[in-house]
Amino acid sequence: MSGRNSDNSKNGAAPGDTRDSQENRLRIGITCYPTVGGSGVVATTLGIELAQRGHEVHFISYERPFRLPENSSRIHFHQVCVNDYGLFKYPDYTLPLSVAMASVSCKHNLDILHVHYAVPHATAALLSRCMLPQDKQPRIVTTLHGTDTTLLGADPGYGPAIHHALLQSDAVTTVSSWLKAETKRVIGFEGPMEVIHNFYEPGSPSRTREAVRKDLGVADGEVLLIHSSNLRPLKRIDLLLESVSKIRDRNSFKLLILAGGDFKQFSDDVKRLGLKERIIVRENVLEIEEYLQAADLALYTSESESFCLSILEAMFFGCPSVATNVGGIPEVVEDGLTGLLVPSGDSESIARALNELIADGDRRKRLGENARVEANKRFSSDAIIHRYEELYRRLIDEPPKVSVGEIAGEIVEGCR
Ligand code: GMT
Repeated sequence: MSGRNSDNSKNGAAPGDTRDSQENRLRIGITCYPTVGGSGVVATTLGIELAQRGHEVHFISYERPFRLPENSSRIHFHQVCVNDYGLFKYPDYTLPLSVAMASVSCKHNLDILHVHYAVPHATAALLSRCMLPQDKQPRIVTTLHGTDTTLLGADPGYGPAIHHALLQSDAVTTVSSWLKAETKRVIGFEGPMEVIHNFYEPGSPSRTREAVRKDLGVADGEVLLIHSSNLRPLKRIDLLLESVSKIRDRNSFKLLILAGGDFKQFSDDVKRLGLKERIIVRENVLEIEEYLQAADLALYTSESESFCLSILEAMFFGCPSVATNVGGIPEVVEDGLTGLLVPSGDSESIARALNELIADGDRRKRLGENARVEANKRFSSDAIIHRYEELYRRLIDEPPKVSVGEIAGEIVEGCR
């Protein structure tokens, strides 16, 4: 292994490890939101893929990420305990997270601390570094995912703290070129940022496409549209429902919504638009592959999106999409090749695109096949993970961007 922390006695060799694999192994801490959401999914899959490539991965978060396997010898989970003190009106997570990061870094000799979503993870990472002696400080990589720039970056209560955290990180990555440009524009951050697109590694569905469609009540000849999201306002579910209500032939489709939030808030819209018989909702689904393989066309009407991982997940199952031409979506969907891009906020155009692809099954399948090929070529784990590995190794070989020196170091228990 390259870099400062070359004490192999602590690296918990897994069965089958050779001296070579131990020497190449990096020790990587990952912090992300553990709940359903694109940034957590990307961070979790990254950790799993890194472990499969022989690295030792330590997740640090308030809960075990929902897709993290229990039984991998190279993946470890460290829970951050948050106490609710009566004095605090708002419970604090940043400080206990920073202490946990420092303690895991120290105990496991982390080379890299990779935080996903800047708030509060990047700030906690900087703080943890300040608590450690120089030779125990991991390099900090911050990956921006979307609203940490577009929403929080524009908030005067957060923007300067995010800017500071980016300046002090050893490396900053963004999940699209669009997000990189937005980070410059919104936060004013002028430092280097590497664009590393999101990726996906599809699991195998445990039921057949036919079985899932039957279970959902999709009739032969009906086109199954799919939408999967947390239903937050920027996903524009109101626009999605309105567009679907304008599909010419009401009996030609069903719309499956995989809801990472409460869909009841849209019940009135569904009734008003006469869509009750057309919509199937499944909440908090973990086995999304089952449904992705059963779908014919994905639909995304967001008003802002740095990447839209859900589109990519569908692409891997040969499912093309109709999506709004916003943010990083055009980096994922090539208009006319892997889907159709439509102007933001325009239900007429969205319905027109849906009508076209519902009516023309051959074209839909062609776009779907292209989507599958492009997804595998550009956004598979093999296409992306090595970019992170190269970045980590480069950082370890370079001097740290910021060094706090020996001002602390005795603070974290057992660190000396
Ligand atoms: O930024 C958010 O709102 C949350 C974040 C998440 O955790 O789901 O979503 C962002 O990160 C995803 C993974 O990189 C991207 O696919 C989403 O496009 C992005 N969301 C937005 O930009 C709104």
